[in-house]
Amino acid sequence: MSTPPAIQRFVAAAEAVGLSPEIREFPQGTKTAADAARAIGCEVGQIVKSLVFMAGAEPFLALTSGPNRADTSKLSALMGGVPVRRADAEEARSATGFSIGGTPPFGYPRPLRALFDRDLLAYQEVWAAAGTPNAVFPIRPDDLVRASGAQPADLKE
Ligand code: 5CA
Repeated sequence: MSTPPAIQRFVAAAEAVGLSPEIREFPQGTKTAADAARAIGCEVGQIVKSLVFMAGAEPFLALTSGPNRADTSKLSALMGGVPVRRADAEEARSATGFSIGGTPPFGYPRPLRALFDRDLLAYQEVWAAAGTPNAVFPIRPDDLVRASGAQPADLKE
């Protein structure tokens, strides 16, 4: 099977920042953090959810550890006090160029400001979506912070 265009786009973006991600595709699907952890055989905490929020009119990213929920009050404080809400599916797709369930943590048409759940720093290796709902890749958390330009923060509920 040939590589889906969304994965090719993500790989090109990763290579542009000096990474060569080892993409793993799982036919059983990695759409949610629980699905991904089950397929990979890792802890749910090692799964990076790439969640899109809106701070006023500005889309931004909360890279959140699998079992955690991003706290909108903490996100708002981190974004300078602007009201924060979850992006809807269309806003998320338009900001990132990828669909929900496959959104990678970086590699967008325009870079987004990103916050990084500190809980992810506890692991040697974490896994994030690679462009589609059945593709993931492993990365060291500090490499992910660098590639996404994210700010590590306490953002969980
Ligand atoms: N591939 C997996 C693991 S890396 C993944 O992408 N997980 S995720 O958490 O980053 O993406 C799914 C998330 O999208 C869910 O947590 C869910 O909260 C969110 N989501 C699902 N449907 C919608 C929707 N209609 N609008 C906004 N967000 C949604």
